[in-house]
Amino acid sequence: MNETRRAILEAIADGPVSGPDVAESLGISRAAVWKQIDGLREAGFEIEGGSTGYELTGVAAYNAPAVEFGLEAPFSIDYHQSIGSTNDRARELATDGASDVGVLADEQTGSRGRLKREWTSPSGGVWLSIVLRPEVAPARASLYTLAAAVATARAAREAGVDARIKWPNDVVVPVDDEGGYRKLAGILTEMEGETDRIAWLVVGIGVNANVDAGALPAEATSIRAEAGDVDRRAFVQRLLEEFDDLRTDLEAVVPAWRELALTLGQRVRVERPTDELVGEAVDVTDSGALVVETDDGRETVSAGDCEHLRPT
Ligand code: BT5
Repeated sequence: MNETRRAILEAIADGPVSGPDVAESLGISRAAVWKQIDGLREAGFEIEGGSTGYELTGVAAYNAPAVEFGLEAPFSIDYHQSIGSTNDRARELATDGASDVGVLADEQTGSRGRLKREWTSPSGGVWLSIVLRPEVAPARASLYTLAAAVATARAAREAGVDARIKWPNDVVVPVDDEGGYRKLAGILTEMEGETDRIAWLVVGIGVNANVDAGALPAEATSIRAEAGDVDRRAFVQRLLEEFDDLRTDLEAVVPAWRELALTLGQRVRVERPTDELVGEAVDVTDSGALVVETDDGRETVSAGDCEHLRPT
């Protein structure tokens, strides 16, 4: 959003201010104020223009200016009504040198999960890919995935959903006391770098927000199905703010993750590229690896697919 528009919104956010007063405080003409107010209304900002002046009464829109306005985290937004994959777009921006951008779409037509699995992204969801250039070693990259899971779960909990985390990257809603769940959100992190330094990181977050469960794969759920529709603009802002807090305090990530984990204490089967493990998930390490107590002792798994098993 351009600086003039942002300044106008800030001026009229807390009550009516007359057009001439806005013009004077910003050092622009009254005609310029009218023009900018028109543009803001077109972008979905609800601005009343009574006898006492202009007042911002609501933000119904879900687009780049709407998400950027009032966002208390240093991300700019690259919004698309429909796109193939926000992760692909984010990768392009990352390759061009971008940082701290959130690519956001209402709908994706070619989105993917891990290992090139399909990801369903109908209109109404929150499909977001964050471009970062953190100055850390690649070994710490998984902390950003865990941070995204915590941020997503926290935002979903604020929206009234009993969101928990399944190792390593799923935000789920429990359906019983035995580790059963439905998947609410998934995370796909991609990166480029050298052994000792990340060049860029793209953290792709897919949340089934205002989507009918019938439009999703079986065993998935949505915020709509759990708690009713959410204001997506406010939801994305909360998610980005929580994520920003965690990425600037990486030590806080694993403790926060543990608090929300559904996997700890569960009997699990973890599929690794070459074998599988069965046992009880007892902890996560400081780098986010899962510690499983098997019949043959403790094993630590840094990547894989994890299934919760019914207690024996
Ligand atoms: C994931 O993969 O969970 C990561 C999903 C990441 C999606 C985001 S959306 C924004 C960004 N842009 C992209 O193109 N991707 C990212 P994984 O753990 O591999 O889980 C994939 C599996 O989840 C699929 O095989 C399905 O079984 C299931 N699935 C597909 N779509 C789903 C949905 N919308 N909700 C819940 N489960 C789904």
